[in-house]
Amino acid sequence: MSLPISRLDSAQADFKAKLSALLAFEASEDEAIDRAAAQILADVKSRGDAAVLDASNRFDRMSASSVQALELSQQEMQQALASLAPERRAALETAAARVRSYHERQKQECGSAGFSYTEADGTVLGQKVTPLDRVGIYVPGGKAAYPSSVLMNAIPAKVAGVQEIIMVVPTPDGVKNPLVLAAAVIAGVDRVFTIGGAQAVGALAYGTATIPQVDKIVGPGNAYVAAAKRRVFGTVGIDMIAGPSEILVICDGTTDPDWVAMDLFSQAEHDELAQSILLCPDAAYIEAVQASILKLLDGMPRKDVIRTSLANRGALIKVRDMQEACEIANSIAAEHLEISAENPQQWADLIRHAGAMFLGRFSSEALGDYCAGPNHVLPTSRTARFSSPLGVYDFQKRSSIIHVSEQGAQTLGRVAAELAYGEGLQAHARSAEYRLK
Ligand code: HSO
Ligand code: ZN
Repeated sequence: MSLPISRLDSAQADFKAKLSALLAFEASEDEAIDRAAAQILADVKSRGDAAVLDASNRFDRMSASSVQALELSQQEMQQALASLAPERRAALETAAARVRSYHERQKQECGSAGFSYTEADGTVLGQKVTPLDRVGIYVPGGKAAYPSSVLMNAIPAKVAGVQEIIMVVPTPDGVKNPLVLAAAVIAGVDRVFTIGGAQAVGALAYGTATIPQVDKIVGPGNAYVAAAKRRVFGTVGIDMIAGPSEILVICDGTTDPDWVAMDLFSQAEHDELAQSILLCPDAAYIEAVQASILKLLDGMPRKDVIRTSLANRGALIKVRDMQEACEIANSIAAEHLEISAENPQQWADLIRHAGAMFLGRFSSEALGDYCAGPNHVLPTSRTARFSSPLGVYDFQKRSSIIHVSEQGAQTLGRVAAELAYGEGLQAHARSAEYRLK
């Protein structure tokens, strides 16, 4: 059998070029898809419910007579929850409780109280933090229908204090996923519409007679959904446009190689474009991980996806030492970084860019995907250099507070007027000068 994954060595002269070829990922912005999404959006904007209904009946083979009929009743939602096997339900509830408690901490730490301070002349300046009023959560219906993602998107919104959460989820041929619906109940979603695609994004962005307009749309979707989200940005807020999953493991060679192989598989099984990379200073250990990959691959139900993903975008990389591993990890800025090592904290201290860091050999990335507590919606495709995990702060916004005292207006008025004359803006200058004594 051919090598299922490429092998690199940081000592090779062309290592840098090889690494950047490996990391290169162009989010495909297909023109035909973009045009189709634009057309659907325009139709929803002008015809509202009628357009949503037509598109749902056509693309998802629904047979609804109205958009109202595409909304799930509270009773149906409760039934989905009641239909779960008790262990499933308990696991979902435990995961939700842990995600909630982590995000509550985030709310306290990252500020829900704002701030204010008083200057010597009595002028008060501050910042007020408020939640968004209404948020839409897109949940994919096809192969990537993840109940865990419902929790990860809805819970931080709820913790932030968002008043109303509207979920949209396509149900092709009318087939519903009870686990997704149960997760929505547990997370506190208010209304659920069984619609998807660009028509769902349009309905949330513009509002229709039946579907309320939201202030922000979050959640992953297919290429049409991504194109539609890009287009409605500005009318509403959007979260990031997520790329394929990534895992980067730094290992000092002391973890069971089967564990590391399975951790690499865990993201590779998401899709053919997912990326799984190992950085390790120990050549013999890399051989052992490769042997584990060969041994374990055939037993995996999703072996075809894993094999393609490892062959396309995976790598086992021999590095000089753990220090160098951390430098390379910073340049990769992976979505998930596992530091599977004896004393992980010393290496974590060297990491600046990663969506989420998993420290020590017991912190498998899969635990973070489901129930550790932190969010699993993370920056991909090297965007961890400048962006953060989805969090409570994505559902809050800030307003500045300016309360100038009479005395403060004397000083500020002169400064402002001077600058306003410099900009040729008379009304600005006079408005400031009116307040001068
Ligand atoms: N690893 C994915 C999230 C997920 N995993 C959902 C399993 N279910 C985000 O990169
Ligand atoms: Zn995952």
